[in-house]
Amino acid sequence: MSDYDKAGVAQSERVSDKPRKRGCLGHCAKFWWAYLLIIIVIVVIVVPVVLLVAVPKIAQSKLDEAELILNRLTVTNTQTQNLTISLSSTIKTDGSVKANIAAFEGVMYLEDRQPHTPFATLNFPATTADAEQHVNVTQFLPVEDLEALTNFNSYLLANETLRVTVEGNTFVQVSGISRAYPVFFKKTVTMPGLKLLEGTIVNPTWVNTTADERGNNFRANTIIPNRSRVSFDLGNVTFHNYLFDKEVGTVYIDNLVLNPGDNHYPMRATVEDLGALLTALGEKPYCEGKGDQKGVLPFGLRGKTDVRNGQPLPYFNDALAAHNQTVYIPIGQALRDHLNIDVPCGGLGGGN
Ligand SMILES: *[C@@H]1O[C@H](CO)[C@@H](O)[C@H](O)[C@H]1NC(C)=O
Ligand SMILES: *[C@@H]1O[C@H](CO)[C@@H](O)[C@H](O)[C@H]1NC(C)=O
Ligand SMILES: *[C@@H]1O[C@H](CO)[C@@H](O)[C@H](O)[C@H]1NC(C)=O
Ligand SMILES: *[C@@H]1O[C@H](CO)[C@@H](O)[C@H](O)[C@H]1NC(C)=O
Ligand SMILES: *[C@@H]1O[C@H](CO)[C@@H](O)[C@H](O)[C@H]1NC(C)=O
Ligand SMILES: CC(=O)N[C@H]1CO[C@H](CO)[C@@H](O)[C@@H]1O
Ligand SMILES: CC(=O)N[C@H]1CO[C@H](CO)[C@@H](O)[C@@H]1O
Repeated sequence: MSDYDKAGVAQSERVSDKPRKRGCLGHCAKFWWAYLLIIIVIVVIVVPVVLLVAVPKIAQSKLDEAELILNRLTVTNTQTQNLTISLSSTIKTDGSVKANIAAFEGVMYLEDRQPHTPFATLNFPATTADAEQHVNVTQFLPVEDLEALTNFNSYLLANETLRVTVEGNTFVQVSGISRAYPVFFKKTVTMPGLKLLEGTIVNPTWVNTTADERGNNFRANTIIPNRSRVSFDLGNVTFHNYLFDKEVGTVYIDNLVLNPGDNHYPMRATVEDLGALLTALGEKPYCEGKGDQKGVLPFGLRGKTDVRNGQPLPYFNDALAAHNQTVYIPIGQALRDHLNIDVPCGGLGGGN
């Protein structure tokens, strides 16, 4: 019985096996070309489609989803025809794709100004697509397009925020696939601008009717706030000094390096038209108010010259010259403190 069973099982196994094997052999032998075709289709079409279309698409879309954060922009060694630029940035991705991004040449331009003329070309180093990548670039930058660089500085100086785009062609190499795929890196970042250095404080320290040996008759301590994440080495800067619509003198700030946060600098000025100041101080509302509220005049400042180590810096100067900035200076208090002059309403001639 057991023999029979064994035989039966063996038999049935053999019976059921034989036709299958024979069937496959026969089928495979007969339709080998169909299998070959399927393999060819997989090798020739599906794999390349995955490798040439799907992977690059994923790589590009992952790159597009990544976020670029500009932490710090530093401009040093400023000369007429060149400067050193340092960019500290962070690239954030979801980290789901392990990949390397090749080093590339990226251009930077103002997003909100047409045409999109680059003001800088930077060499970005190779990076991985880790969730958070710190990318620092420091390089020598010849001033290739003075107008574009000046426009960037103007936007940075005047606006509360500005949008800057970084773009360039590069390659992504996904881990496990030896091939590198071309991708287009393009990121627009919104960065805080200097907002015309709003909030600048000028505290007079000295004023006189006769000028000192440098021709100055006014000195002050200034606090220049920098709301932005930029550091600029401006060098020796001078400003046209307006009182209402009239130019009354020139303001000087030496060795100016603007950094994020409050910048403390001594200021000096040559006020050529002291008479205009005295007249204004005698007018309402400037002659009114109590204590240091009295005699605070709105002065306009506009860039006049910018020279560092003997080199004119037109890309800063023209940006500073494009705007008027208003600073309120307690000049009445300074005249009271240093010259014992107190201008009443109606002026010195009328009131006293
Ligand atoms: C940078 O520009 C200055 C003129 O502004 C020039 O004298 C100097 O040679 C330049 N430096 C380089 C490395 O090209
Ligand atoms: C990039 O620069 C910032 C400061 O500017 C520094 O804190 C950071 O460590 C630098 N990162 C790398 C990877 O060099
Ligand atoms: C700045 O203000 C002065 C005096 O009001 C004026 O003459 C000049 O045109 C203004 N410049 C700009 C660029 O606004
Ligand atoms: C600024 O001017 C002073 C002279 O007034 C000079 O000694 C100094 O070197 C200048 N600074 C720069 C950065 O050019
Ligand atoms: C103003 O200048 C005059 C003449 O040089 C001088 O005698 C006087 O002490 C100066 N006053 C102040 C406050 O510096
Ligand atoms: C939105 C905004 O204020 N844009 C200004 C930025 O600065 C430039 C240069 O001064 C102006 O032309 C824009 O209007
Ligand atoms: C007035 C102003 O906005 N000051 C800012 C200058 O920059 C520092 C650091 O970036 C900020 O903390 C200040 O608030």
